[in-house]
Amino acid sequence: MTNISIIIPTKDELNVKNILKDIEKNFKRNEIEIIIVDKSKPAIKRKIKRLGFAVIDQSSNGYENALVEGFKKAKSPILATIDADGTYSVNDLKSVILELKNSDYDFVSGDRSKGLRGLKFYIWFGNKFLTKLFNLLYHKKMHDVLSGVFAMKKEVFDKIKYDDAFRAGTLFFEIDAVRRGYSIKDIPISYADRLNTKSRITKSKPIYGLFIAFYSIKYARDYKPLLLFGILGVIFIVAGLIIGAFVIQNYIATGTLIEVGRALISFMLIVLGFLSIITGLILDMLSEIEKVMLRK
Ligand SMILES: Nc1nc2c(ncn2[C@@H]2O[C@H](COP(=O)(O)OP(=O)(O)OP(=O)(O)O)[C@@H](O)[C@H]2O)c(=O)[nH]1
Ligand SMILES: [Mg+2]
Repeated sequence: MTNISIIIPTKDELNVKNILKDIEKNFKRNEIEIIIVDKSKPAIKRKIKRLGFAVIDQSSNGYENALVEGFKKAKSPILATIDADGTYSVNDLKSVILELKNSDYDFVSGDRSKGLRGLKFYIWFGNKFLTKLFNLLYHKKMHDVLSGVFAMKKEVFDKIKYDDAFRAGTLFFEIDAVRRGYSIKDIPISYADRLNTKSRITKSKPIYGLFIAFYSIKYARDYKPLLLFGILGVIFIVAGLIIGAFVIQNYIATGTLIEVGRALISFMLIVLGFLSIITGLILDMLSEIEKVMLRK
């Protein structure tokens, strides 16, 4: 059996030839399984099929679902991927796989921070924003959550639900891994801009980014309820205390409690705040139990 399955998604991407050559230079033939998942136009598809590697005709849509189709067919204990457009180096893919093998982590991806700095501002900013959002919501310390180079133990993928991948980017795999309590990290890799060809993944990166942000938040609601309900609780309590402070100030100044309505609102807000925090604590406990169940 091979040790590593490398999945390469292609959509009208003849540059895959160069990636395949580099893979053959960097890995021993008997240690890897290569699977191309293709969604190209017929003429390009024919050329890709003639390269002599396993090709799956993608039946679903999108980059993420292409990977899901490939990973499902893969047989090795380590699953990895690299884009076919030449923006990532196979040497970095190898480093990511080695890190997975030699560390205790279950999921390792490439951190393109340095290379992204040289790209268009909105691409750099979008990546940073989505990574910070992920770190905040899932309590991680990643540097780049949207890399096209990553590797994970097969065990992690086998636990992933497959129905919600479309337009979630690499986050689809990362969030599912984290929700199941698997460990995740990234290591620095190089990254170059696409040369003379158009993006295949989407027509609009900002809209794609919005989909990804939405996906992050949607799953955080189940994953970290204490964060969401805790923030709401603190807002209610602070609002209640501010209103209450005015009531007390007037009481001290006049000697009578004239603002009964305000006093009641203040009291209700403080109670609501505590209830919200308690709800968060209960849901948090349930989600911890769910996490343990999901891993089983
Ligand atoms: N099978 C399949 N492959 C896809 C699909 N969309 C993109 N790809 C491939 O997935 C990889 C990533 O797509 P890119 O268009 O490079 O995405 P990106 O890196 O975010 O965008 P650029 O910065 O423009 O390169 C490439 O190898 C594409 O050929 C798809 O729907 N199906
Ligand atoms: Mg690309």
